Amino acid sequence: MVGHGVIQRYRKFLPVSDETCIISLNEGNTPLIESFNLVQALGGGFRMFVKYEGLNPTASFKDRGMTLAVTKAVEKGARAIVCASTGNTSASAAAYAARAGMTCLVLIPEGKISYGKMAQALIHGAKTIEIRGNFDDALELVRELGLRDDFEIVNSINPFRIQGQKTGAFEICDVLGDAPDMHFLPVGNAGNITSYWLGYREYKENGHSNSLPRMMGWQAEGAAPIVRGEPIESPETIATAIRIGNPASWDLASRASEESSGAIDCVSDEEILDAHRLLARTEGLFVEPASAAGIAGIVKSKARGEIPEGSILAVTVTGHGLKDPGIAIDNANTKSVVVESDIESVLEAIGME
Ligand code: AN7
Repeated sequence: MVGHGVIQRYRKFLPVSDETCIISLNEGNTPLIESFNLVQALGGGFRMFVKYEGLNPTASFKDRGMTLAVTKAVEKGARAIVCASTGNTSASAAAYAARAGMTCLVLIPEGKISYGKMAQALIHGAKTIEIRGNFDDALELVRELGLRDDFEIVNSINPFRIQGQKTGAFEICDVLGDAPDMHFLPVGNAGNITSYWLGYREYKENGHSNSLPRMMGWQAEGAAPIVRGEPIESPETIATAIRIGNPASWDLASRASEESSGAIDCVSDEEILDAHRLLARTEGLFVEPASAAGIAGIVKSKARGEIPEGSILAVTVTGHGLKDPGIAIDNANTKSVVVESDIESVLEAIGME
């Protein structure tokens, strides 16, 4: 077996054949980490497992879907891929396109993607266009470009993206031996909640698990179209990755929440930042702000008494904290101190003699 990416590991669940040339960066197989400290900080009574997707090759969950989308684009003979992005999709598309020797075009909202994600698109050589508009405007343009023969769209409106991302659910079941009782995750364009629900159902239908989780999706308060029941024209949140006002997979996400007796709800930027710091401080896990929305959702659900005693929770933290170091420095609530280079000064600065 060459490589260890998600297509190799779960190929019987994915639309590939023996002839398919797989484009992979060995994505997937990310750690599932039990969070004892955070559970204790919240008063206990349940178990919680964090799926740390920041450890994928481009540091977000997008790689699971991108390996399949780019593999299928190559199989079809496409020479260029295109996507709209709040940053992580473009980072992933740029890397997999480089791996495949393809051209990549990314459309991002001007000034609204984090520094790390911009760095990734540029260093991998993607043609990077900032548009004077938001993600939703960019996705409209991409839909139009996709009508031409030159471009293969690799946003999650490409069904192969959803297919690849369902492997996150498989991995969780493989480690836990069954599905969790509840699965928490952030919701932006709503592809991932759709993917996980698909993955959990397929695994159960094939006898690899016995139960299904309640799907608990979390939007940011200022970008919560599904919660409000209508598109948001000018979505705003500090979690730029989920700054989306009209999710492409809206209906499928609603169905996932309804069919699983779950919910799609929202958390404020303040709750997101608190969760961002809490996870880093209690567990040593550094995620980007959007990823902390799912953690904030757990904090909120626990406070409302909505986590039944003894439940097993999984939460997908979708992207690495180093994508957005500026926010981490602002949100750390602590600063470094500059002192003279002698031992007395160092001890004095930390309040020791
Ligand atoms: C860290 O990169 O939409 O609900 O263009 O980057 O599947 O959209 C990113 C979304 C959560 C939301 N966490 O997932 C993009 C983009 C992080 C993200 C989401 C995104 P979906």
